Amino acid sequence: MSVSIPGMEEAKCIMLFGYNPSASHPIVSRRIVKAKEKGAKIIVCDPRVIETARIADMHLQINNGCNIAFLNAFANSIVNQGLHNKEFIAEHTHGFDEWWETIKDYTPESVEHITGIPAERIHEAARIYATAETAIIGWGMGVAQQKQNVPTVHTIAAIACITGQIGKPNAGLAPVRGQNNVQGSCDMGMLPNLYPGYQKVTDPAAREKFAKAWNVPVERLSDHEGYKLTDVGHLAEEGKVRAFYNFGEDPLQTEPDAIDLARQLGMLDLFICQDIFMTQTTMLADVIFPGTSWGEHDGVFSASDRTFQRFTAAVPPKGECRHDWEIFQDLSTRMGYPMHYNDTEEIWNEVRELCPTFYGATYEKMAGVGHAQWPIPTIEHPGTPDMFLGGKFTTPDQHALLMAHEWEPPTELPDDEYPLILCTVREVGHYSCRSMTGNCRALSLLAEEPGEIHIHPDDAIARGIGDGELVRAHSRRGEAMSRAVLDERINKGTVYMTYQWWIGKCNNLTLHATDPRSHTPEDKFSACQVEAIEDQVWAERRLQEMYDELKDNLANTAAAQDIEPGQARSSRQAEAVMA
Ligand SMILES: Nc1nc2c(c(=O)[nH]1)N[C@H]1C(S)=C(S)[C@@H](COP(=O)(O)OP(=O)(O)OC[C@H]3O[C@@H](n4cnc5c(=O)[nH]c(N)nc54)[C@H](O)[C@@H]3O)O[C@H]1N2
Ligand SMILES: Nc1nc2c(c(=O)[nH]1)N[C@H]1C(S)=C(S)[C@@H](COP(=O)(O)OP(=O)(O)OC[C@H]3O[C@@H](n4cnc5c(=O)[nH]c(N)nc54)[C@H](O)[C@@H]3O)O[C@H]1N2
Ligand SMILES: [Mo]
Repeated sequence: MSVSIPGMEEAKCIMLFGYNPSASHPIVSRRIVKAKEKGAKIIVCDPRVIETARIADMHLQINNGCNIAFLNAFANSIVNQGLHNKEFIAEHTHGFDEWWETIKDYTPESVEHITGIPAERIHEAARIYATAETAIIGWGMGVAQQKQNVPTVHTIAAIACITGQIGKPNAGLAPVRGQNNVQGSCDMGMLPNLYPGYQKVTDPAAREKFAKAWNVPVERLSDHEGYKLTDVGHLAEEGKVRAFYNFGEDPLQTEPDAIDLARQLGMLDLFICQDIFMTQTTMLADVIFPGTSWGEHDGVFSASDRTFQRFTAAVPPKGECRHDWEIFQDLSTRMGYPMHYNDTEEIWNEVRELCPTFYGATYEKMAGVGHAQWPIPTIEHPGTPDMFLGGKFTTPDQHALLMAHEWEPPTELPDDEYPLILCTVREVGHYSCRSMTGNCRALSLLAEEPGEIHIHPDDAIARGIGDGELVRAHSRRGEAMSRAVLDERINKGTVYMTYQWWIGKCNNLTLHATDPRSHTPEDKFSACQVEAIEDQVWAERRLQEMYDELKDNLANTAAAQDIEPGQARSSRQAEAVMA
């Protein structure tokens, strides 16, 4: 994010583009409500009537998969209405003429059939955004989980630049992160192309610096970018990846085309999982390392807006569970590279020494409810709520480069056989793979298996489906049972599932298509069909049986881990159990 989350309250206009904060980030949502109370204009661009749409000045209920067409039309309207900031463009950007070459053809009228939004509404939204004193565009998975995700981010950034809605306080870009520490994973270099602190593995100077700090010959640190998570399945199948160490991730629940992925992971020679709960993925593992949870360990989280926050253990670990960093340390030591950290502060100080942008974020500064927001290069530095102030960007000559892209349709369009669009999203009561919230009794009273499939009443009636009935959803890749909710707040022709449910697993249906740059899957768009189930009594019973069986399998696999050292155990047994 270029802005800070508290700063969102002060913005005069907030445009949400494919982001549903009231379900995903209720605290951010609260800030948006406060901004509204202080007079901010709210624009929501989402194919659903999300909660924020109800308080919005404008809700543009766009068609699924139209992002670049819509944004190009929005940009086109800004320029054709003369609302662009010519001074900012001249002083702080490059490439306007080339950018306009693409954008000039996207009049709102010409793409109305793609966006589903009357041109006049786009002109009005463009006026509100461009003329606001300060404006923020917030986006989430409605952008990231699309075929054209990286191009869409370029387009949004260009819109902020041509209007000068960046480079001043409380105006800019708010791409939100998922979990409490996704930003931290990136900050710490848990990406295949980066060391901690956004230093590239292909940069010889960075490689030299890390080799020296870690006291290894520089050749020991690879100068190649590694593989991405979404490539592991097919690489295992091709024999290019033989061992997979899976840390805090449940890909069999959360990656697309999960049935095929299970088959591919079965081809690994060695599969290690490190998690705090048993999951469908840990059931396949050769070795499971039980880690401690957030309530049992110390550390630092980075929030979406680059704010480091320290947290401390509340209760001691149970049983065999150990801290993640201790597991890594012992493993490294046994593999011949001894590590001797005594606590997380020692690790953190090493990070600070090696990452100039984080150097000022000391444990002392983050004591209690203290925090530190990077860039924070020195101990005296106050931290940086707003980046790029004065229009100074992190390019060699500090200018922003404007980039434009042509719209392309999603990969798998609906047809006669699979006439519905499947869009997969979140719900407020459950979390990602549901290993955590699914183990909480209070939350399971709020919502239970197999989860819900939201369907427009017209589409439900056409299929003889009643509200609350169990249905069969299927695609070219697989199927799942779910419970129909007739919902007028969604577009006709699209159904929505949340990816939390194990029996109602939408990732049995989703398409494994990824953007070539980020390798993020297109979770927001695949073709599917939904059918009524005639015998509802049978379906309810079958649902309960399948769920009980899965829970028993999880418990039994965990129990089977208690084996004598040296005793062989086949993970492929678990695979058989799962099938
Ligand atoms: N309660 C709860 N909170 C969570 C999570 C959870 O599982 N449960 N998960 C966390 C994680 S990992 C993340 S990444 C965040 C994500 O948080 P969000 O970004 O809010 O995630 P989604 O609900 O998947 O998608 C956002 C919106 O994109 C819209 N959308 C779908 N297709 C399109 C399209 O073509 N164009 C546009 N413009 N919009 C579209 C959907 O209707 C949806 O409202 O939430 C986090 N918070
Ligand atoms: N169809 C569809 N699929 C999606 C999405 C979608 O919108 N639609 N969203 C995608 C997104 S944005 C995301 S981020 C992913 C999330 O997918 P995952 O990362 O697979 O799911 P999480 O539930 O966030 O956490 C994964 C595991 O981490 C474990 N864990 C929690 N804390 C700790 C810890 O301290 N140590 C260790 N070792 N383990 C821990 C949890 O028990 C859990 O099993 O799902 C993706 N999948
Ligand atoms: Mo996420």
